[in-house]
Amino acid sequence: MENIKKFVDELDRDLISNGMVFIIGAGASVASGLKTFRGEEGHYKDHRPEDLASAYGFMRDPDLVWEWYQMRMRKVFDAKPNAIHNALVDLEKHNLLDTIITQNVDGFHHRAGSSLDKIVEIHGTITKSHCFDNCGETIDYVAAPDEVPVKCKCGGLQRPSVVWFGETLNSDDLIRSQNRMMRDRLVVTIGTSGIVYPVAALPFIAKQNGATVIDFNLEASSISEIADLFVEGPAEKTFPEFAEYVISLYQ
Ligand code: BJW
Ligand code: ZN
Repeated sequence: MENIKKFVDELDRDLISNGMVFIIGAGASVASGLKTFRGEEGHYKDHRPEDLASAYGFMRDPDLVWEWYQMRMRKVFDAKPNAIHNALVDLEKHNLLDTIITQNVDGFHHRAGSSLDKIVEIHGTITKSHCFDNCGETIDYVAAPDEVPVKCKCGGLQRPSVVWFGETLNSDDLIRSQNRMMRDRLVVTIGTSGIVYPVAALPFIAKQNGATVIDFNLEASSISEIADLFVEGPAEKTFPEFAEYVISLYQ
């Protein structure tokens, strides 16, 4: 904690009062009981990512893909946001947060109390599905569907409203995110491996544009290599301490 305090003490005050920008990954939801994608216990341990998370994989085996999402939806609806989500809510309350760019599809930021206009769900959400054949039919979930694959009214299939490999991200979301990677910003990454593009490029764009980057992660990654500060360890412990200290200085 001492190195974090020293780093924050030496920061240009505008960087924090302008509102920090957060880039969130699966590691931020581990303390809620959700799995990451990569790593020994990750979702992609038993299946190739493109078999579970691509339109091609869905067409080949919609049962497999929907069973994976059904299992994850059950976990998400049973679980709760954790100390990281709550600390982000506190930062917003103190006007110290500009945007949360989350790759997570669990909806925890909103459930914790972050304002919708602060959250960019850049890989979509697991709490909605839409027609795979684009008939326009959508479904909102408050619990996991009992039967999968979920059928669409048009006779086709619904698909989870997430961004799969090979699919483009919402361009407004991406432009908004890229526009935040500027020299007047403190960009904070939490629990992301920095492997999946285009989000993985954001910290590098930030650095190129002169922003300051802090990375919170259990282990080193390509992001920690370029970060101005790397906070190694469980972010559910380190990040709330950081947030509390920043709030104590800037309230
Ligand atoms: C903790 C912790 C604790 C644990 N505390 N930390 C070659 C080069 C460059 C790009 C490409 C390429 N080939 C293909 C591409 C493009 C592709 C891509 O990036 N592939 C790479 C894998 C190489 N990207 C795409 O296809 C994207 N679309 C796109 O680029 O469109 C343009 C295009 C179109 C057509 C052709 C080509 C380009 C779309 C990407 C969509 C990603 N979708 C997924 C799944 C769907 C959502 C869902 O079901 O949830 O999104 S993949 C999966 O990875 C998921 C995540 O959001 C995403 C990022 O993962 P994340 O969050 O970083 O998790 P992990 O598991 O990787 O890491 C967890 C981290 O937490 C670790 O570092 C741990 O140490 C840490 N941790 N516990 C702190 N307690
Ligand atoms: Zn349909």
